[in-house]
Amino acid sequence: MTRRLLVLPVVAAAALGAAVLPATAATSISVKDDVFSPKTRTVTKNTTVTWRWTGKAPHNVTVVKAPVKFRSTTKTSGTYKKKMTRTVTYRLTCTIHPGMDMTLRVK
Ligand SMILES: [Cu+2]
Repeated sequence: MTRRLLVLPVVAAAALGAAVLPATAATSISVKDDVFSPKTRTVTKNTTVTWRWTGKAPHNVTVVKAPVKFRSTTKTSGTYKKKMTRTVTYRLTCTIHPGMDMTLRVK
């Protein structure tokens, strides 16, 4: 009984690991004062995008035009992560700073 309990999770983890591999793509975008860097980024579907706050002023990441809308909280540090599960082009902005925009293409 003990042996079975030990073996099954190992087999499950191995199978899961192989299936999950293509979904581990990740990319990072800086949230500066007052610009996203880079301003344009193209990623493949299922990439996890991390916005990383590096400035001193408060900012947020808000979708302004796309079939799927999401937004981060307004903050001065930390990160916001979102897995891109749809093939779509997002126009993003910081609602506090007009002109602080970026385009994220998911293909
Ligand atoms: Cu801002």
